[in-house]
Amino acid sequence: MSVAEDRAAPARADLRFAVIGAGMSGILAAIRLEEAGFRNVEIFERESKLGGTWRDNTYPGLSCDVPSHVYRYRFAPNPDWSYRFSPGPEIWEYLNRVAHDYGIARRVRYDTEIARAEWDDGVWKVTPKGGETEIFDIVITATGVLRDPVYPDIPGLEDFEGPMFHSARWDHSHDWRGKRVGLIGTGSTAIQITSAIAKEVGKLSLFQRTPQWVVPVENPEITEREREALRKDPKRMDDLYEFLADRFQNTFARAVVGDKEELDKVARACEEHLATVKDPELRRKLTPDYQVACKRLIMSDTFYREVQRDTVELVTEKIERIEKNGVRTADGRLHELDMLVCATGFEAHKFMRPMEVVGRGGHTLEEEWSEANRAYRSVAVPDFPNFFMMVGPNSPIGNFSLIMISEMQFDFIMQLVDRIASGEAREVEPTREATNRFNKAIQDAMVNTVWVAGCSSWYLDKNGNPAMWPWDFERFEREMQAPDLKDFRLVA
Ligand code: NA7
Repeated sequence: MSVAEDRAAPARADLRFAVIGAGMSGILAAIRLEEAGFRNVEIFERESKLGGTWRDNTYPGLSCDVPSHVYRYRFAPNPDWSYRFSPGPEIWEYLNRVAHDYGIARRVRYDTEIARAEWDDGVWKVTPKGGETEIFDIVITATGVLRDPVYPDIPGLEDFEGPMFHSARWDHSHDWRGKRVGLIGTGSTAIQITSAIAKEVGKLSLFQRTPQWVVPVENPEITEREREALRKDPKRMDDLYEFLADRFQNTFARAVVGDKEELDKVARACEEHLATVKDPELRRKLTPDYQVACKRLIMSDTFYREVQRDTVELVTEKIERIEKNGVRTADGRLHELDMLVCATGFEAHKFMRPMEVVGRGGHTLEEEWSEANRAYRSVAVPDFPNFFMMVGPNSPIGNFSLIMISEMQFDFIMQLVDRIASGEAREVEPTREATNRFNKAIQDAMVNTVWVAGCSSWYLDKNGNPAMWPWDFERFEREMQAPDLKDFRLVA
């Protein structure tokens, strides 16, 4: 199998790479590096299985809110997707299969969490937790965005006597069917869980702090006949990929960064969808008071139907505390529960941390990012030579295909790696001036985006700035085409 055009082996094929993380983007980086002829690529993974988010999340109803035929590696089309938005386990199997097919899976160093990476004397010294330091020339972090679960800061969480877990740590040893289930949160995750379990629970108490806009998106099955047609004529898959990417880029991707007409269309679709909720009181409770798409837009044409079932209660009273038998709300009521699920999101701004990264002159990434996570075009940081990030700060992560984004970022990184591999430079890093300029432009452009319309969401960092790409997708494609070497410091 081949992912790249034929290329001559790099002059320095012996360069040593540490790829940190074996999720979607780490698998990609490892495959592409090996294809490019590099022989010394170590892949570190803190868990015992690969797959990142698609390994961690196994909750009922899990699917990706990006169509499957565009949520795949460009070099590995998959004719077998079962739905337009295929279930999570299928995505994990896809990643796993690709990693096996390309010989990556067996080479991953599992259960190896990198605690520290230090730039010292022209090399990276990389130290796993409780392990020996190893030397690398180049570090690529592929540590994901939504990785570490956040549990709600509600008094008494530990007092609950039934099963209690985060949505990303679903405990399948407890059957929820016929039980009284409490579900905290109404993000994409909780909406999918509600749609999947409402019919078969004894009772679902859905604790909503903030209502969400929900755009109705159908999720039809891809029939065996359609799959067979894709198998027979793989070009159709490429056409489908282009079609889906194009449609998204010209509609939603524009809506969130200032195209008012497109945003109005999305808003109308959401409002009409909300109007299908029959009970006026329930409809009122489900009505957001902020701009559509300010929070990550929820895609579902089943949630409103399911939340109207007799088995579901939408609880909007503030949660006061959690007790051994259930959740006590501010009106004094105890919502008795058999199990409690926290679909309360992730630490979206940690990137590779708590891993300690020490750059030139002992300067740490923690210091560099003490005010805000800033990078040059999401992939590199000044004073951290030969250090590259997949899906770093300000990557376009809102309802896009993150696989497509990772591939573009990797192509960009690879062009910088080539400078080192060809012997032209030993060290590559962005200049501080270029990085500041880029971040200033981001800040200036952010005022036109929907994410600053006055809602709280995981897109916002601790300063309230969206950690997002504030321009359209074409600009991202353009900026990822080729590095402008004037923005880099190359040391021969
Ligand atoms: P999100 O989108 O971060 O949603 C978390 C939800 O949990 C959201 O509704 C929060 O309400 C709610 N929450 C968080 N803390 C509390 C407390 N303390 N009390 C009550 N409710 C709380 O996470 P998801 O897992 O749903 O989705 C993450 C991404 O995964 C998603 O966007 C896709 O990219 C895939 P809030 O709105 O903050 O009031």
